[in-house]
Amino acid sequence: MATAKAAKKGARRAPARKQQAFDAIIVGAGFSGLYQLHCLRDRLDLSAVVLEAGDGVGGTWYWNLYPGARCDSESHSYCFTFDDKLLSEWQWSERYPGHAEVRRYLDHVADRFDLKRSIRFGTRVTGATYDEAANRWQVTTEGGDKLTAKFLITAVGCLSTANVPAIPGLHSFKGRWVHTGQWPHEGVDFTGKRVGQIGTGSTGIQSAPVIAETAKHLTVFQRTANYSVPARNAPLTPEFRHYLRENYPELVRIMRKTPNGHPFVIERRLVADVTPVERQAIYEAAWEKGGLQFRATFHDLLLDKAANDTAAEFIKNKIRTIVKDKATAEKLADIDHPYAAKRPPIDTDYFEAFNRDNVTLVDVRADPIEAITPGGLRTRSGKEYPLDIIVFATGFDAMTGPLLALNIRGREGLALADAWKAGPRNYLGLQVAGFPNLFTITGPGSPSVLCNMPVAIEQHVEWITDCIAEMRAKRLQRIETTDAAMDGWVQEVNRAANATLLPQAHHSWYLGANVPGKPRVFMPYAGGMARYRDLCAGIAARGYEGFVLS
Ligand code: N01
Repeated sequence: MATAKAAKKGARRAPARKQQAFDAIIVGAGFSGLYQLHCLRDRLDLSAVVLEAGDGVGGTWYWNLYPGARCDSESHSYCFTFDDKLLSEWQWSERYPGHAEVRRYLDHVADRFDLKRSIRFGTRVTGATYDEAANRWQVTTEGGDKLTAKFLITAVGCLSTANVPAIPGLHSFKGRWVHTGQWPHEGVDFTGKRVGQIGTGSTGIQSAPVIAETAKHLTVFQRTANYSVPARNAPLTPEFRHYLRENYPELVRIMRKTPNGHPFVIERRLVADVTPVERQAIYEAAWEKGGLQFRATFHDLLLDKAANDTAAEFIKNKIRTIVKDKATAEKLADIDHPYAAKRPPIDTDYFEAFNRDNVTLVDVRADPIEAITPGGLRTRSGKEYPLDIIVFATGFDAMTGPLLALNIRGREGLALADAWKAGPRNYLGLQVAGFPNLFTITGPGSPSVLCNMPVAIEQHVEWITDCIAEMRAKRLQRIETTDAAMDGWVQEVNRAANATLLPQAHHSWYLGANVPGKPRVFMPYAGGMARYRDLCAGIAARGYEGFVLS
């Protein structure tokens, strides 16, 4: 009896050893990681684990809790489509899902497929090294865990490494500062505070109107003026829900067939096909409808500068109409790039917010931010802005940042950071030569951020799953792309980008231009999701052309 008791006590003291060797390690528990886990564990019956830095599922949505955070894909398309039951049982409440609802959805998915038992939360990956002799990846974590797996699959998203600009004096600031991409889960109380927001991208455009509702004063520091179209968010009506139930198969078909993965079709007509009066009516209708569909009004908006100018001018005029103060309106409408060449935001009362007495716009292109001071912020002209809270809506080290943060080393210790010194080089956005059995879901060079993300993610995850299944069926141990395949793909990525106006936004994060010192390379694949899907399918059908399997 005594011995049994002691044994029990001892068992309690020594924690059960966690499994450390797997067929696959997946990094990240957002959309990609959850689905990849389900595919490998439940469809292929592999041993798989997800390592997730956050304490819950959600990926980018676990961290981006800033005021107003909401998706710009419509809710009925911002979800998984692989399971009909899941699709029909989940009910979204609004046209666009807010951050909390996306987390609830992903939590539901994780519970429904019993995924959480295979996820290690609060586990940040600090390194991943390929052991050539063993043909296994060795993964280390911040907590000191060492795990190994044959396959390493990154599901870290494209926009998860917060970019806090190195403005001198930040450490001296006596108030509080926060980055929107690392928002505190307990929230931030702006009541009675003087708030400064740096950044007017999709995030800043969403957060400013909401912060202004409670702040004593909000100063928005704008470096590059931005287009935005009203989102027109609203609760989903019973009629729309009925429409969805009746039409989901068709909507899913459209999402998989359109270049951007959204449930609407891009018009075939060109701007020049209609008269100026007709064009104005088309833009007006799209403005009233709201959302990213504005971009789909004409086929050539992203292909022809003259066509684009008509949309740009329409939006600039809207800004001038909405914003009452003429000088502020001109600063907001002084946009230097083609419409949608940077990711086009959609908003709820962004421009309207500048009509409030407690909101001011400061043009920091004309008068750049020089320093953060103990009491606020100073611009080059010497003007001081006293602040209690600074909100950095300054974006992300996009696409490559989350991958490089994992400190990945391939054959002969080659660091991914060195392999990508001059910018990301890979094949299909999925694999890098010298890094066998590593798959990067929505990596640079894939459509990812130019597509409705869940659509891009499902395609990548299913392609990777099929590839691993085929390797297993043929008893193959290793898959690795080649330098030649990467060269060809980099050419294709550049060709696709250069066929559009996208590279004309010189300061865009698509080009890495928002992070000082980052190589200027157009990162996402602009050839369209449908074309990309066909390319990937063809490559697999031809025996994984461009990969060496052994
Ligand atoms: O980041 P951004 P974001 N001094 O890089 C400014 C997705 N997203 O978080 O343009 C002054 O676009 C910078 O100025 P400039 C979506 O894909 C989606 O807003 O570099 N300003 C810019 O104004 C999106 O594109 C949703 O001159 C500085 C801003 O900060 C992506 O995330 C919502 C500065 C950064 O804009 C990133 O959006 C939110 C400095 N030193 C985000 N440094 C939806 O689905 C940077 N800036 C709706």
